[in-house]
Amino acid sequence: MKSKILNILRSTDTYISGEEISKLLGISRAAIWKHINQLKKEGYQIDSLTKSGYKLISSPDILSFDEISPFLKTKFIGHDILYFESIDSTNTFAKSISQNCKDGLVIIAEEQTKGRGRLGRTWVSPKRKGIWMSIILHPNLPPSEAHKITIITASSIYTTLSKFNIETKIKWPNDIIINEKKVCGILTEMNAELNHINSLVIGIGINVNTEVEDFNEELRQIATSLKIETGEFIERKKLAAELLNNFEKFYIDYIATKDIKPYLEIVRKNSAIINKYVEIIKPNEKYIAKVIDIDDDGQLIIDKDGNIEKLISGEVSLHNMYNK
Ligand code: BTX
Repeated sequence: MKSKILNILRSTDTYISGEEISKLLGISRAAIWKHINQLKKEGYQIDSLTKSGYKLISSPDILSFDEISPFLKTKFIGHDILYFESIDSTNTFAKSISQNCKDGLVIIAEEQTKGRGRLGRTWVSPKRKGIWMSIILHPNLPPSEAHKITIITASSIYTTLSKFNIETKIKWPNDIIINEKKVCGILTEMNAELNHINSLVIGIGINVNTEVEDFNEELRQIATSLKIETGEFIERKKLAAELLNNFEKFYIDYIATKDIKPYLEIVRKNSAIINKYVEIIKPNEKYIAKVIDIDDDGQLIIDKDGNIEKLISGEVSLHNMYNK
């Protein structure tokens, strides 16, 4: 009902009386007043005049379905959004429901108290500063293809940020960086049988309006945000919607054609690491290698002292990176 009232308020530039809303929705004026108060609590600025009624003055920068959906052009992704003011981790929650939910369900939170990176690392997710979301998918793919969805995700994030005039680089396999600092991370997790993915959770964390002070000393060295880099506040709802639009386009196309090349091309062209020396971090060893390319399967081709190796996933550190 709250959403319906919001839509009515959005449909006009002038005041609309409680009586008119009440007729349109078939509920009492007292009920409308209650919902209007709830909207005000959520940050909507609504002017009320005794004789004229209600007028929407401004909407808050929140990532609820009501705020994102006007910008969505997707066929199924984000048609349902579970929105949390605060959550431990959108990926943890998404994983817990991923088997029994609709394809394309999106979980979004304003804040994560236990945001997760890869390998049990922490992802700092301060309130209303970023986009912390998880997309749940049920692709008809073998588990061996899951890493390609990370490639699609990275290229859709790159494409989306370009549309906002923000130039980024893609650090295979799951980071988006600006000026060698991480602005976005992707955490792909799956539930799978031997030959079949049951569900895939694509976690995306983008530092949008995060300030330097939101990062501790250590993170300041390696993390940045769109606001820090551009000096501008960015409306997260527009960015989130545009990202879902681009991601879905790429995803549907890939599932239909199984052709990853167009997305690999984006990752290659805008790679932060091709032709550079990086540190490869494996569970039991670390070494410096030169990144040669990303092959047509999405694997990283590296040259370790003249020996060519391929990595399907793994850690590539930029911080010991140097050009030769
Ligand atoms: P990662 O393991 O590549 O990166 C984690 C590392 O990045 C941390 O150890 C820390 O050094 C650094 N880091 C922590 N927070 C930030 C930040 N806000 N910005 C930049 N660097 C940071 C990358 O993992 C994958 C991150 C996915 C996050 C999303 S948010 C929505 C979803 N839910 C969830 O719990 N995780 C995903």
